[in-house]
Amino acid sequence: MDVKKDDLLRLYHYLKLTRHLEDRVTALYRQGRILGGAWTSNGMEAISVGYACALDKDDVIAPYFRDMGAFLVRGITPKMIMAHYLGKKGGVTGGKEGNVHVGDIRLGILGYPSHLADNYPVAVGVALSFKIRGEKRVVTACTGDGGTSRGDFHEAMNMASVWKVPVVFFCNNNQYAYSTPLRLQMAIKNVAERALAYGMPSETVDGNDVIAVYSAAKRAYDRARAGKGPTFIECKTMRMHGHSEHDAAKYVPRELLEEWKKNDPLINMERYLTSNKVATPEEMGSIDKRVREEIEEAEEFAEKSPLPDGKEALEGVYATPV
Ligand SMILES: Cc1ncc(C[n+]2csc(CCOP(=O)(O)OP(=O)(O)O)c2C)c(N)n1
Ligand SMILES: [Mg+2]
Repeated sequence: MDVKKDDLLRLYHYLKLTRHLEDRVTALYRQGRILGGAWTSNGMEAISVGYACALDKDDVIAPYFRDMGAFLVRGITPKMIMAHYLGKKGGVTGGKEGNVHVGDIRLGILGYPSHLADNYPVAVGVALSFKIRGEKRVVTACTGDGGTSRGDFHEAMNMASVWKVPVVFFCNNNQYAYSTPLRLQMAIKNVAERALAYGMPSETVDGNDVIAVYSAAKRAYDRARAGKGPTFIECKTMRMHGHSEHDAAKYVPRELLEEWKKNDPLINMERYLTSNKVATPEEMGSIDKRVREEIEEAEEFAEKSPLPDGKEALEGVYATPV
């Protein structure tokens, strides 16, 4: 697929922003500054950046907790993310939640329910509503390889295919579900084979190639908007950090990580931009500078943001009926 320069630079910008923001979160976690947990997408950023950048503004996403790139692309700011991790009032949930199980319906982000793959059936419901209303909008849902072993995943895949609703399912196949390697939880080689059982088209792409993810997403969104139903996209990648920053992941062979390091999504993109003469070193340098400034400002904002009042714990928990 021919991707325009502006779109390539946008992909690069969000890859960098996601990587550097989460790296800063990791550092703060190690200093004991983060109130909840810190689940990063290190090494997997191309997936959520790619699928989110390929969407239109009116589309809706049902992400999972490793989709920081998608949160940022859809408009949750680094300031809000940083304040969230520090448990501050200026954070995404005003300091109520500490696991990035967040959403914002105004930005088309459905809140993540924590139970693995439970976002899949919710996405199907939203897609069904778009179909009934005749709207040309698309919904995405993303889960990990482990999430695809849950019942909700299969029920959602089946109904989406039967109803031919405009949903596109993504799977971050990062080889591990916490400490369980893929071979101990499924007897197939590619997670995408699961889609066959539901008569759903699928693709397996290099999840560390942001252009490949973006292009596959675009193709699937076009199909969905044309009324041709759902697609399942498996993005092969590797979880380069532990399950969470508290986990040293000693159960992952070091050689495997060394191998995947050579396929880093950010370096892959820098190589592409340079070798195809898409961006000059100055252009790339100015993106880097902008990202670093944005993260510094975010941290400053989060530090200054107050802690919430205790009474706020009960506010905004349920929607107020109109
Ligand atoms: C139904 C359910 N079981 C267990 C958990 C606890 N849990 C959270 S993340 C996780 C591992 C998820 O692995 P995977 O789906 O491969 O995603 P990854 O963390 O690798 O991105 C587990 C077991 C949960 N949130 N929901
Ligand atoms: Mg996994």
